[in-house]
This record gives sequence, structure tokens and C-alpha cells, in this order.
Amino acid sequence: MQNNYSENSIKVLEGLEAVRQRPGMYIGSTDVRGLHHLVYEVVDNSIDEAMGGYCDTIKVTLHVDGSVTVEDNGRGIPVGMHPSANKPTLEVVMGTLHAGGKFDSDSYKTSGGLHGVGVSVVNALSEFCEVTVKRDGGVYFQRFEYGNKVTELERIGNTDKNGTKITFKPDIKIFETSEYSYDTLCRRLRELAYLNSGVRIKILDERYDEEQEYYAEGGIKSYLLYLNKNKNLIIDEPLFFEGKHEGIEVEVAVIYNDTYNESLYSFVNAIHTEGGGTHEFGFKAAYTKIFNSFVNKQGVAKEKISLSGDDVREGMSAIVSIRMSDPVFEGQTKGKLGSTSAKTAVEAVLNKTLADFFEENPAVVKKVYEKAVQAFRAREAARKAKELTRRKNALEISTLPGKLADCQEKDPEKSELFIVEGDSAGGSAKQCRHRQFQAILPLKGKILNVEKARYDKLLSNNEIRTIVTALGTGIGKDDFNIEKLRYHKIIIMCDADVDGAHISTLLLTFFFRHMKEIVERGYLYIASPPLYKIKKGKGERYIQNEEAMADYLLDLGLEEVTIDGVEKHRYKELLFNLGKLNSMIHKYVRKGFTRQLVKCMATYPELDYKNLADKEFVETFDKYLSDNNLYDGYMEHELEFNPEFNRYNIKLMTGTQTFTINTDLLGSPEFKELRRLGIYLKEIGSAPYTVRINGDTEVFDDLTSLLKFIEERGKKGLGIQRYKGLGEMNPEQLWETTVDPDRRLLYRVTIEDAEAADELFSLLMGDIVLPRREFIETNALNVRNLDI
Ligand code: 0RA
Repeated sequence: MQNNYSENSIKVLEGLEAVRQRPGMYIGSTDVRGLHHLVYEVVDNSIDEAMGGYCDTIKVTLHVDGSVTVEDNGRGIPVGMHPSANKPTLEVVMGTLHAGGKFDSDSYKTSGGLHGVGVSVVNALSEFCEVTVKRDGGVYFQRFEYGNKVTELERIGNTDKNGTKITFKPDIKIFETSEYSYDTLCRRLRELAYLNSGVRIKILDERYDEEQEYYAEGGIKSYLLYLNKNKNLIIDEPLFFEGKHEGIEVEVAVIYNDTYNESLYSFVNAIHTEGGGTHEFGFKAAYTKIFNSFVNKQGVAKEKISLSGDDVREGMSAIVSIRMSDPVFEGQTKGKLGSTSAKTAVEAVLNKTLADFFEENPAVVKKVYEKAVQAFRAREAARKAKELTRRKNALEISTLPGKLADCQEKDPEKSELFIVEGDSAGGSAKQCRHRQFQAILPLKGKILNVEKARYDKLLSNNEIRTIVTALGTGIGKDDFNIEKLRYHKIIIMCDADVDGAHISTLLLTFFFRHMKEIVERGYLYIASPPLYKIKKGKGERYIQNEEAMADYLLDLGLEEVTIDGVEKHRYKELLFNLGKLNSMIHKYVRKGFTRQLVKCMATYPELDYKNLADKEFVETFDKYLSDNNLYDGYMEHELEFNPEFNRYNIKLMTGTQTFTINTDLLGSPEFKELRRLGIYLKEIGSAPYTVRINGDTEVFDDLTSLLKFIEERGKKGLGIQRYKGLGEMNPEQLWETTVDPDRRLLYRVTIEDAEAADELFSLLMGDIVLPRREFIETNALNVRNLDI
């Protein structure tokens, strides 16, 4: 591509007032999605530079104050005077809508956001936005606040490099939330790296000290393998097709796994089209048609059956990615492509390539055919079974399941359904509910794991049938009808233990796979019964979880207390985290470490797994441990080199155990948390700790006794009851805490990202063991109520 940009080609359109007045018009929404959209908007500009061949590295940094930096090594936003606007072009780009420079040239804006609005929108919606450009031998800087410049564009230094660095802080007056999700950003950046092979994309989260780098050579083929990493594949390598038709570039990758689901991801100019659209239609139509005609003509088919698209796509995971200028989208935020030329283009490319591929790969065709025929038979069987039940139903006329205690209300918008774990909790719920608008459906034991069952089995499963009948929607592609849903609040109510978590997950999987629209519309909720009941004097209160409990006890325990050497406003946060630290230390002690050694590992400067590669660092650490008698309590300690990781370890032995300070240990999320908590240990300093209460003084020689003292103080005079399950609550208590709309706490289940949910469900429910273990470990810190 030629660099034929001229400052003239940027047109001046409109000021930014409009953006601040109606942000939703420009970025879709002002919720968490809109917040993330700001980052995507800037990154898309950098990706554009990369697609033009001007940039190969992009770095995103999340700062502790909520601001974000996006830096690239592209050409840099032009800093010269804009010919018609009479100000620097950078100011025009940052201050004017749609002043992208690439909107009106012959090259289409390849990554251009769904909204494709440009960095000026980011500027308008930010408390501040600072731009640093390296270009034409100089470093240039300008700062904006709420879209208005507060400094002139200034040359602040010299450089021989090129690039743009934009730091912005989203305006909290505009956005409902200001908390960026590292995981969400990672997912999008990873996606971008796969869709734009050869670009290195880094992300650094300074808040939690995490970083990632994405770089992919293999394009959507390797992306597809990545998405299927937790699945059993039934063909070795993705099918891959590419081509260009009337200016539209098409890439398609297809693979099959042994599940019964279909997952199709589609992209237009590297933007995920969640709602699908014409490019997906084109893919589906062409694939089914070409496959059918191939197997029938080539004698692969033993009998003449017409496989449907659903048959051919059972177990298929595919990516369709196209690049085109001026894509037309339908709908506001969901990204559904409307351009008919996209359908034609995908069909044309498949028509040219797919049959040839099948011809050259008979083994693949055979496997796909066998799977499709199985799917076809299962679907036939299911259809027949359903016809039978339909006929029966026609006689009995819409009988609701006997276990369901329905509500009187007929308007779905006002009706709620509780799906309750166990008959006894179900019984209590039936007694306490408001029968006008609350219905109760008790479930016995675990429901079928739908991840491992095909459609026909699903339909013959009793619990599932009960749920489907109670909901009233029917099930399956042809029958499911959301308009028939009888409740617009469906509330999953399970015990707060391992079994309850499992049942919830099974139910979520069911809804996600078979009634996704219910989740998408926000009708699905999870009830949150309290974990504690507390009696204090005559008063009573419920406490939701461990964290809230610790918080409550601290408040009471700290009343009238002064701790020497610590600012009063720091007490709570400090002690709360030290409490966590204490239980963390306890975990390590159970593994065989001494308390003093764990404390040292929590605070020793720069101790992390990477530094284990640095011999000098490890030796200094080792010496520090010796000099401070931290090896006391061990029979032996030993420095050793591990060639596999190219890192040094410290091996420790007690009388009975051997264990090592190594990469595994220091790289674990648990250790990261230990380091985070170590900061608080530094803050409070070392023992003794002096505490004053109304003139009395108490001195504590260690942390444990200080914490214990505050905790006991908090608990004094309280009656604490811990609920093990819903069954322990009588109907009245259940009503007060979990069922009464005025007092209960519900979590709405959302599909923030179908891919993430898909991945999560495959992990939790699939049968590949290794990654599942990993998931549980890395997230164990976040799982509160698992009382194992
Ligand atoms: C306007 C014109 C040109 C590049 C850019 C804007 C540009 C914007 C951003 C935003 C983040 N990174 C960016 N990099 C570049 C074309 C410049 C030329 O032709 O030299």
C-alpha cells in the first residue's frame, strides 16, 4: 500500500459536544461494554496502522488510577498544520468526529470498529486524554480534558522513531462503571492478534501486576485450534479456504470435535459479529450444499439421504472472517452483518475451493459424513419421539408438571420461577412464597449434563422435560419460542456448597446451550441465600458471605480501638487483608513451610519466578535467609539448578518432607495473592503491636494474637449461626433472606461473551481432565463458599 496520505484528506465535520450529550449513539452504551469500547476504538486505529504495514507492536497498559495507555509504533498521528482547519492535524483528529484520515481514501478501514467512530470519541468521553506522537524526528505532546485541549501541541523532544501513544481516563460522569476487566480485554486482544497475523499485542495490568503478549503466525487456523484446545478433535487439522470476490476478502477455517454443538464465529474487518448475518448465511448455505452434492455424487453416501445444515454442522467449530469496505450492520450493538454482497462473496469462495478440498481429502469427508449421518438419525428419532408426546399432549391439553407449584399470575413479566435444589428446600419455598406471582419447581438431585448428551437423550430426560414444560417455551431449533415463556424471572436456587455449585453449573449449561435467548434477554438469575445469621441483643441480621462476615466482625471489633503507628482510616483495610494473609500463611505452613519463611517470601523485594533465572538474585536471597535465621526449622537447605526451566531452586527438607522454592511455587496465583497481601504486612511493620482501648493498653507479640483479639472482640455477645444448606432454613427465614423481592439478593446471569462462557462450560463439563484442574486452581482464590 502506498503512503499517499495528505493532510487535506481529513475532513472537518462536527464538534464533540454531540458525543458527550448522546454517548450511546457513538459507542453503543455507557455500561461496561461502552467502557471497553473506548480501548477497542484506539486499538483499532493502531491495528489499521499495522494492516497498512506501518506498525508491528501495540501495547495496552491499565493503570491503577483507571486510565489506559495504548501505544503503537505506527506512523504517528500527523502533527503538521491542517490546511483548511487552520490548526495542527492532530488537533483535528482528536477534536472532530470521523476525522480518521483513512475514511475517504481508496484503502478501506480494515479493522474499523462496529461503530468506527475514531479516537475523537474517546477523547470526548475522557476526563483527560494525553497524546504523544513520535514523527518527523520529533516527540510531540498535547493534553485534552473532556475533549477540549488544555495545552497547545508542543514539540518536547527529538527521536528517530515513529508512533502514537494515547493515555485516557474514561469520564466517570458518563460511564456507569470505571473498572476495566483484564480478562475481557485479553480476549479481544488475543482475537485481534489471531485475526491480524504478525502483529505483536501486549497488555500490562498495573493494578494486579499481570501481563500477556499475543502474537500469532497462523491466522484464523491457529485461532480455531486455540478455541478448541479443551476439546477432542476428530480431524487433525483445520480445513482452510481463502479467496477474494468482488473486492471482499474471505477466509474460512473449519474443524470438528466430538461434541454435539456447533460454534461458528464470524468477523467483519476483525470485528466479531455476534449476531452473525449475511456472511454466516453464505457459509452455511454453501457448505451444506457442496457437502451434500459431493457425498451423493462421489458415492460416499451409502443411501440417498439429504443431510440438513444442522446435521453437517454437528460438532463443527468454524471461523468465517471477511474484510470489506463499508459493511452495513443491522441492529444496534449486536453486530449482525446486513450486506448481501458478503453472502455472495463467501459462497463464491467456497464454490471455488470446497469441492476440490473434499476430493483431495477423502478421509476427512468420511469422518464428517459418519458424524453427520449419526446426527441425522438422532434428529429423526427425536422428531418421532416428539410427535408421539405431542399427540399425547393434545389429549391431555397442556398439563403442567405435578411437581410445579405454579403462581396465579398469567403475565410472564410479573411472574417468577424458582428452580430449587432438593425436595426439602422446595417444600419450604412452596410454603413461604407469594403464590400470586412466585412459582416453585423442586429438582431432585443432579440434572443431566447436557454437554455430554445429544439432543434425543436430552428430550427423554425427566428433569429436563419438567423444566421445559414448566417454562412453556418448547425446546430445539424449530420449537423453542421465547414468546411462550411463562416467567421472565427464572431463579436458580441451590445450596452454597460443592454440590449446589455443581447443580447450578449444570443448569447454566442447559440454559446456555439450549435456551440461550433466555440468558441473552437477562431472564436468568441465581439466588444468593445468606451464609450466616447473627443475633445481637434483640436484633437479628443475615450475612451473605465470608467476606461480608469478616467485614462486619471487623467493624465491631475495631470500635473504640487505637493501634499505635497506624492511621485510623487504614485500620479496616489493613486488618481485613492481614486476616486474609494469616489464612494464606496457614496454608503454606500446612505444606511444610515455617511461618517466618512465608512472611519473608511475602515481602522480600522482587521475589518472583522470573528472578529465579538470575543466579545472583537467588544467591542473595539464600544468604538473606541464612543471615536472618529463616532456615531454622529445616534439617537441610540446598541451592540447585534446574536445567529444564533454566532456573535456580531452593530445596528445603524437614524431618519428613522435601519441598522446593521453585518456578511452580512462585508462579502460582496463590503466591501472587501472597505477594499482594505482603504489602500490608510491610505497612503494619513488625511486632510488638500496641493497642489502646479507652485508656487500657494491650501489647501483642505477633500478628495472629492481634487479629484474634480484634476478632474475639467483634464476636462478643453475638449468636452466630452458619447455614450449611437451604434445608436448614425454615420457610419464614427462607422468605426473609432469599425469596422476598424486597430483601433478597439476586445475581443476573449474563453472557458477556459467548466465547468465554463456551470455554468455561467446556472446561467445567467436558472430559479433558488437565485444563479443568488448572481452571479450578487458578480460580480457587475466587471461590468463596466451597467448604471442602
Ligand atoms: C490520521 C492519519 C494517519 C494516521 C493516524 C491518524 C493514526 C491514528 C492513530 C491512533 C492511534 N494510533 C494511530 N496511528 C495513526 C495517517 C498518517 C500518515 O499518512 O502519515
